[in-house]
Amino acid sequence: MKRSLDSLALFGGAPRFAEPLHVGRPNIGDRQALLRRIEDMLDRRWFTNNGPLVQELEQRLVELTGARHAVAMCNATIGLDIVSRAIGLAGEVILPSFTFVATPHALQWQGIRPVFCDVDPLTHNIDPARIEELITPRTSAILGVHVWGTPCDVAALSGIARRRGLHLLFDAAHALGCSRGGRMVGRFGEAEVFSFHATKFINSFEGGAVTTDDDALAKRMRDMRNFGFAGYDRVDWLGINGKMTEVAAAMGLTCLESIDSIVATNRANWHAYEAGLRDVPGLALHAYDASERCNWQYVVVEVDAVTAGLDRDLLVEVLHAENVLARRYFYPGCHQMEPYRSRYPHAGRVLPETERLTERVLSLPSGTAVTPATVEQVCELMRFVVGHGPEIRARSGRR
Ligand code: T4K
Repeated sequence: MKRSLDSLALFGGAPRFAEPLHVGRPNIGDRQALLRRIEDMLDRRWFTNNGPLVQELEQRLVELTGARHAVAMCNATIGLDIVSRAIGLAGEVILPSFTFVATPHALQWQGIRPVFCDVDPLTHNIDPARIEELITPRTSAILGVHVWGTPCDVAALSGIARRRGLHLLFDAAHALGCSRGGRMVGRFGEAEVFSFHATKFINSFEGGAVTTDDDALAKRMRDMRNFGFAGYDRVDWLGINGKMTEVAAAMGLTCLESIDSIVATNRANWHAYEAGLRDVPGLALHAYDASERCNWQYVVVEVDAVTAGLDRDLLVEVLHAENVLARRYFYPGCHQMEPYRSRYPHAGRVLPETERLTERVLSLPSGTAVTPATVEQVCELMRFVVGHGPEIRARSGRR
């Protein structure tokens, strides 16, 4: 179909997609299986407090990750909070700024200072070469984030942590079902924290889990997620309500049963994007290592404004007008958000790669709500937009 600039919704045309295409549309799995589990749960009248569905989900996570323990939580943010307290983190923790703001918030919430480290421009993960210069006598841990499900350089991080006597944990919110060196995420560092938020690859509406091989740590986290109760009337720790509900576990189990087909859909969508955007100047799709296990959940594009003829923000604006609701994850970087922006105004000085990335990346719709045919249409639209970048920039009044 021949298109003119006037066919773009930004300049008066009808949106290319009648319905909004969201990033993060939930995967559901077998609806009937979910409803059966909920019926059973209602019959049992056991809704929360370590119910049978939560225990079954924990067992499935142990099988999937290979970790000795999986402790289900109401969400990953509380999981990060609880594991940090259970390990006894204090002072400062080194982590990337290129992550969702939940990662530093879980630390700052308990008075631990997040010290932001720059990332590797290829993997988008914390750069081990930049960590040592940030270590001070107050540093208690390194918190890596497996961004987009690509595992961090765990060997390098483990080496630094061991040498410098630091704890090491991972925010694995994106990385369920992913491996590095053939080893599944879930057993790296002292503990790893998964998210099952609605937008995640496997969801439990809201939910999360912490995996660990450490028996004592697992026990402490189980108590802490239940107000610190270690028996009927005995409270051993400062605790909080971090429990996962049975209905959440029902959804988590149902999604997990469909894990292979969800991965297959994500992989097909990712390859459709790859084929559709391969030759588009200035757009580079973030790649995964196909020799590892991978959930292919995130479709992340880096925009080189000079080559593409328009920058990431204008591209996102055009896509939104067309009902493709691309997201600027992770813009503007946690160090540019409050309270970090005010507390640590100079943090950006040591984060050049982070600042570069936050201006260039966007996430595109994928998951089971999107088909490869739709992906092809999105790519066709992006090809058209990039092909007319300078004209679009001029018509939109951008310099
Ligand atoms: N660590 C990392 C690295 C993370 O990425 C996250 C969460 C966490 C820790 C914390 O995990 P949790 O405590 O949440 O378990 C979304 C998610 O809310 C957040 O969980 C996720 N990362 C982050 C990357 O994305 P927002 O603020 O962008 O969410 P929202 O409501 O704008 O939704 C995103 C998109 O999903 C929209 O385009 C609409 C679509 N959507 C959303 C929901 C909730 C649906 O289509 N259906 C839905 O039910 O943060």
